[in-house]
Amino acid sequence: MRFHILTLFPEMVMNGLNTSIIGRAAAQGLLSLNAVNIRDYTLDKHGKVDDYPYGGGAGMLMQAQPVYDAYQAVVGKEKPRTIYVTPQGTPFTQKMAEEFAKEEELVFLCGHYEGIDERVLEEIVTDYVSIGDYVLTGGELPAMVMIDAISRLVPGVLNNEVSAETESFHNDLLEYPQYSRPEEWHGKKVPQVLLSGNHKNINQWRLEQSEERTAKRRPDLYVKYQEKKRIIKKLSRKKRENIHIMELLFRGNGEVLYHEGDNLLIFDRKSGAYFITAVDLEQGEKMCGLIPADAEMFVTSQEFLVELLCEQFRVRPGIQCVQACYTRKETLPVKYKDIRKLDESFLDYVAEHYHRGTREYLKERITDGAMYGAFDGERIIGFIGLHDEGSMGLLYVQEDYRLQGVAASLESFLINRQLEWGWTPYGQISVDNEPSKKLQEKLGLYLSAGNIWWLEQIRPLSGQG
Ligand code: 9D3
Repeated sequence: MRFHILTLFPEMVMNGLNTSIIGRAAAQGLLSLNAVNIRDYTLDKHGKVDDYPYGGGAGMLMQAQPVYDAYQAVVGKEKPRTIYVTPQGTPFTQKMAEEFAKEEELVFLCGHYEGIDERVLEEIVTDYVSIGDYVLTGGELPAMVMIDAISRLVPGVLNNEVSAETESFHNDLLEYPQYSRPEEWHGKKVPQVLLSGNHKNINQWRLEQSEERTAKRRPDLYVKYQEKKRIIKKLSRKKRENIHIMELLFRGNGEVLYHEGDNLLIFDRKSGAYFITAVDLEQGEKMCGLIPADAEMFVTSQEFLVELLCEQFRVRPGIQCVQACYTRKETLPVKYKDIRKLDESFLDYVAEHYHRGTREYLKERITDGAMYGAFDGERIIGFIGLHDEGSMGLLYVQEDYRLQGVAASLESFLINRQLEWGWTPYGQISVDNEPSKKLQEKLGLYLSAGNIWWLEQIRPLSGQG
């Protein structure tokens, strides 16, 4: 990730960021930080960069020319996203940090004085972002805050495990209180349950503490949490049919766009898919009105919605599946032992043998830490993974290693890992894939009676995937 920061105080930004974790990442070449002094680009012979606002008013404005020339000096032909940090911006969130982290290059523009001439903003700024409703003296600290939040999402900057592993439905909750040695300090004892060694009780206590704390300190988050909890509970009456939506919410990934009785519309940012359930056609149509016209993917378990969605959006039915979910708590035996997480050096192998996804998608699954391979010595012989919306899939075993239980071992391994994370493993199997259905039942997964449909974007040219 390359950051350019346009500012009147470049040393403030560099001093703040060149230490600690971000500084180390920059030294390692994972990030580059380029703070540019806007004053270096003024054409005024006295180095002036500000002037009075037309129409009057307090204070001075930064002029268009030096800002524009500083910007032109850092950008090439490709125009990077350019973020103006301003009290008049959209409040910065973790979601925005995740969005920005996907870019290769970002420009931050830090204002001073009362602001910047609107005309240059119109020409260069793509995003207006604030860090909250309080007044600071300039945009440097906000830019540093955002760069810090974005940088830690760049692979390698932290010692990241799978992002999915840390995310869960409990992410809508604040963290529980923690204690370290000594057992007693200032007459305060560590809560007894934490010393008990009973992990079920410990988890229960921590959850209660998180809920209490969130209700008190963040009522806004608590309302969301309770709504998701209610939805999951209701869906659990038909678990085999609804497991994909239940797990989406449980793992902290779905955003509830609409929920009214049994009508439910959820958007999953990661896969870009809309999950839609409606009691009748009329309610379905109503929910379609809440979905942007350029939506590219839908999932539904109601056949009558398939037709409706195809009419209203540029999508066509992709595959029709049954769901298989593993509702037991016991881990499965893994016969074929040499299974490891894959890194990017295996992308060629995976892309060569899995044809139902683009290379780009497969690369994303690997960098997400969601792909595992079976090995014979140093040679990879098959793989499995989690799709971006959370289902198991991406399964392949090399021909010369088939019928030896490798696929069963890969799936069992992946099931066991998910059980560790507190998830309910599930998969979606094409209705006509009898061998896979057999495997699921052999491993103890339950198949849904009903089907689900994936609707995919109609592409002008059908490329791979
Ligand atoms: C009199 C109008 N003021 C707006 C409230 C002018 C003004 C005050 C402070 C203009 C700029 C600033 C400096 N702040 C930032 O540049 C800034 C900021 C902030 O003050 N709070 C939260 N987020 C941000 S992002 C940039």
